[in-house]
Amino acid sequence: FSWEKYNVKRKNFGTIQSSDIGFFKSILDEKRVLTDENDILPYNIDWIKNCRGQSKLVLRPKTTEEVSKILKYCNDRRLAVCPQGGNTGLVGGSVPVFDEIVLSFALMNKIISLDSVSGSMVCEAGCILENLDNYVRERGLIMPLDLGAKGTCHIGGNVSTNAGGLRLLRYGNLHGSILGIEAVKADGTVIDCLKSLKKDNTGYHLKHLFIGSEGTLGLVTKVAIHCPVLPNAVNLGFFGVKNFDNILKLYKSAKKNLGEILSAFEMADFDAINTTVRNLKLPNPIADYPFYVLVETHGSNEAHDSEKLMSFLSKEMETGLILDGTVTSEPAKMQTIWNLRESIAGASLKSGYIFKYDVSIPQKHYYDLVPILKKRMGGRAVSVYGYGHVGDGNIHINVVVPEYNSEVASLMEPYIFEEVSKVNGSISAEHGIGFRKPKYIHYSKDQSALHLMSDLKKLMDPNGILNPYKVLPDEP
Ligand code: FAD
Ligand code: 2HG
Ligand code: ZN
Repeated sequence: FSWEKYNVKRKNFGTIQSSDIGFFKSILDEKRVLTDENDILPYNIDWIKNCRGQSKLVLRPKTTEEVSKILKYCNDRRLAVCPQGGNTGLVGGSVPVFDEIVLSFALMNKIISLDSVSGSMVCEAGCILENLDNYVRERGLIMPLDLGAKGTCHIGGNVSTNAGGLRLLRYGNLHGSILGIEAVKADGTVIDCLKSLKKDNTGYHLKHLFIGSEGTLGLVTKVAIHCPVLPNAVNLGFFGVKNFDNILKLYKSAKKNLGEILSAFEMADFDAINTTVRNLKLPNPIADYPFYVLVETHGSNEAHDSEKLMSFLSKEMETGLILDGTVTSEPAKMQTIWNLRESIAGASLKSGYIFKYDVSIPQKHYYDLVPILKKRMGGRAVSVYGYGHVGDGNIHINVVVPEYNSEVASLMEPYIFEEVSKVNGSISAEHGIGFRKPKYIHYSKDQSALHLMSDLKKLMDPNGILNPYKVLPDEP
């Protein structure tokens, strides 16, 4: 179990009594209070099966009022709570560590309003990202974020992790797109910052406290989000590239030559694509190359955009930056390519245990760590590969081993974080700190900032009941 691996001690929280269950059944109907071990099991295990909690109770509220009553009660009784959205988080933040009560947002999934002129949508936290995207697409808009987990993750989980994803390059991060938030504090107080305005400088911008705080400062119950316009023209290129330096050159060229229509610039090395093709039996539309690049455009004129991308391809094939490639605007073909890219995250799940690293690195050093870690692992790893949002300077390094092994863990950590810190990178670019990384947070955050985080936590959640053992280090 994870808590053995990380040597964490249960904090002095209350333990659940039958009177507590009775109270929860009195405010939620019985079917929304889960106590059966089999029903609870999936809520205790994270997506990559790195972490497993011991919760005995899952609550499934339907309204903000119910969340508020649950938290007030838990706060009075000092019962710890682990908020859970789609449970696709990759840092162990979404599952309990010991016997925390899981508060699942799955039933808070109503869309409340959509203003098709401004593009602002208001919805409950448990809406699944892909459902929201389908809904707004029918009305000429898209969601400002997209990620491989879209069919499962919740918008509340996205906000709480400040999820990045595949088109951050174009549409920015959630601190820019989230217009308003309704959240519940640990003591049950409902904080209403649910404005739908583009501009609102009335005092402190409190919504930002909840964006990316991974459920440690409050529970997000509703969000107002800005949805960009559905592009008329979408084009996708998938290219083979000789070496990483050429990827950077290609990126500069893409920014210059595709300019305002560039919507994604992603990379993957041979082992990332090859593992995905082999393990998941997915087609690769081009031959084998040391590196792959995916370039997407979102624009308003199909003829103009496809001409632009095609001439980018032919020019860069002439210069040799692209060895071979394909460009398409056919939805089914684009889907095949995106599916290959989005499936990398889960491709090695059946090969063993995955150490996942999600780091920001200045682009000139972006890929340096992959060969270094490969060498460091020697024959211990099934594979070590790198891929990610190269346009945003965010690489994902996956180290796959047959099973968890503390010797391997100590070879990797803290080494990788020290290396990232040396080049002024971030030890977590987009997945968060969760349960896996609080003891490494200091590699990317100054003591002064960690003290302020700790002060904020004490102010917002004095009893520490919200997602304990996560994000904040034991002693800043
Ligand atoms: P969960 O995993 O359930 O929870 C995540 C964290 O938020 C936990 O700490 C949890 O306690 C807290 N939380 C959840 N809901 C609430 C709430 N309503 N209020 C307060 N706290 C809450 N991430 C990226 O950034 N970019 C990617 O490209 C990306 N791609 C992915 C691809 C795959 C295939 C997978 C499996 C994951 C990927 N992720 C990515 C990681 C993950 O999907 C995101 O972190 C996502 O935002 C988590 O949403 P969720 O609803 O599953 O949240
Ligand atoms: C992605 O970009 C996700 O595919 C997942 O952020 C990365 O699993 C990973 O390492
Ligand atoms: Zn990612």
